[in-house]
Amino acid sequence: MIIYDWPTGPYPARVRIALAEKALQSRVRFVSVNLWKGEHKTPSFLAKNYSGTLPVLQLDDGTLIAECTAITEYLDALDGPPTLTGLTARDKGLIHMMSKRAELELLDAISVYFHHATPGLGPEVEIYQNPEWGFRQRDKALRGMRYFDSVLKAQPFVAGEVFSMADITVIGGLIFAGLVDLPVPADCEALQAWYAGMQERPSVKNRVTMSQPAEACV
Ligand SMILES: N[C@@H](CCC(=O)N[C@@H](CS)C(=O)NCC(=O)O)C(=O)O
Repeated sequence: MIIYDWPTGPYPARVRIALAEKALQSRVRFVSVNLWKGEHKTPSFLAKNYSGTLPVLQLDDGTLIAECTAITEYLDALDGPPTLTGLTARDKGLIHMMSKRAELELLDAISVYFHHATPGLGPEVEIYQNPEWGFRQRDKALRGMRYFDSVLKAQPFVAGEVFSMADITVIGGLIFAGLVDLPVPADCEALQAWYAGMQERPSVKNRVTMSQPAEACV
């Protein structure tokens, strides 16, 4: 399998963490697509992923799977019982709900802030920016942090009692928050304590260095 990604990207981080949690790193080859050079907007990459975003998983038969949630679900179904996306119907529902909330309320909101209200990936890539929309999404992300703080006051993990894809999505959000200098508010103590614990997980700690030397995307 091939994973097209960018090693320090917050969305690619989600798949890298999932791969490590599943111990599947040796089954993939990483191909770097340089976001700062806009390689993800070239016709050859758009042919792989219409959305022009990373990561993308390419199976050995050529099948292309984009979207972190979909890639994580695929990886989780590969070997043995799922460990990240839920075993029972109830757990699957809760994990998907919380992961989607983490995208809507945190990660995607920070992404919009980055692309619209900061220089983002630079003028060559950011051909349309709407700063007002970006700042609204930054405020939404801060509300999202408060929401996840309230969740984590009541339970050890984002979707309940065990680590799951929903935790990985919130981790992606907080990685992005760090990159854009949007700290978790000081009074969100439960979220801060949870994140400190998550950063000790080997899958999170070693996510950037797990890939072999980068290859150019063709
Ligand atoms: N919904 C997508 C979002 C992926 C995404 O936004 N990836 C970032 C990488 S960190 C990206 O490609 N950004 C470039 C851009 O939007 O121009 C997913 O979950 O995979």
